[in-house]
Amino acid sequence: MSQPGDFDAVRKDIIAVLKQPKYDDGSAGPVLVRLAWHASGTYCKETDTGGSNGAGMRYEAEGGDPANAGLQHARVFLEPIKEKHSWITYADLWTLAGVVAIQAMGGPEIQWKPGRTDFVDDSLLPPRGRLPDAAQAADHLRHIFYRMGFNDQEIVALSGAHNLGRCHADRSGFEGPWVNSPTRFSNQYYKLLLKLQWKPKKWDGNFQYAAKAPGADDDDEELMMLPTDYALIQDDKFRPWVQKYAEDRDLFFSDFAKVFAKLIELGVYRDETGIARADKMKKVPSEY
Ligand code: DDH
Repeated sequence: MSQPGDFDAVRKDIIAVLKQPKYDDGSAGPVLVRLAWHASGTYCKETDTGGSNGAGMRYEAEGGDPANAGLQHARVFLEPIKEKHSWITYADLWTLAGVVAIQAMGGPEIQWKPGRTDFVDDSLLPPRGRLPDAAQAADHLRHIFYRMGFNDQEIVALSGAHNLGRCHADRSGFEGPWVNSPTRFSNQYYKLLLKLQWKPKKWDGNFQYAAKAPGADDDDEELMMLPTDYALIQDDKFRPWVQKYAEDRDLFFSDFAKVFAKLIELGVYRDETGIARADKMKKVPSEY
């Protein structure tokens, strides 16, 4: 137990759970980042609903969305921390874990503010289908991310999170990592998007792109790109940003820090005490 509000103690404990020798590439970091993103990425600007406030993924309606398959691993990693620091809300813990993991994996420091609440009733849960579908292309990316209030540059910057982690056939139907060092935050994703010869993967699974990393041996794992990743170099407005971020790591780090901070604030409005009150949350209109 720590003093309520001692977020440094929580940060330390998040860092301590990152190392997971038997899990994936040895780190819980990537899946924690994905948890923070999926908790936030349900936001809809027009109806002002969704977002990380409320921690709706604890409930089947949101947690059971096929888009969220596998994120129970992230929540299980964080459960002992919630038990130890019971004063922190899940909504704060999930978003904080994402920013702590990114920095611990060599990424930028990202501004994070507390105050999210856990209260949700059914009418506040976002409907399923608000998260992106990896099988689609640029128009879908715009449809989904414009709804959250992001622009083309921000879409490309956010997508750089795919420097981290991997796809799991039993979670999403896609398979493999985007880069060689999936637990080290970098701009490698953009470099590889531009540099490698991406070809449709020969397998029975979902359509995805595959390529051998430069200098890889035959038994080395292939790298992958989702159709939505590949769309970033096919689209005239996205591609220049891929090029900029491939060339300029510092620009990517600084733009990523800004856009991730914006992501985890979507739909979080605090009152004068700093608490994001559930009664400020809007009900999801029935036609949505
Ligand atoms: Fe992603 N992502 N993501 N992603 N994502 C997957 C894994 C990870 C899409 C689809 C997938 C973002 C954007 C998109 C991370 C972070 C972020 C997987 C594989 C799919 C599929 C899941 C699995 O099989 O376990 C699509 C589509 C988009 C898009 O349309 C742009 C964004 C914006 C972020 C972010 O964090 C800002 C991370 C990290 C992972 C690796 C998870 C893991 O377990 O490892």
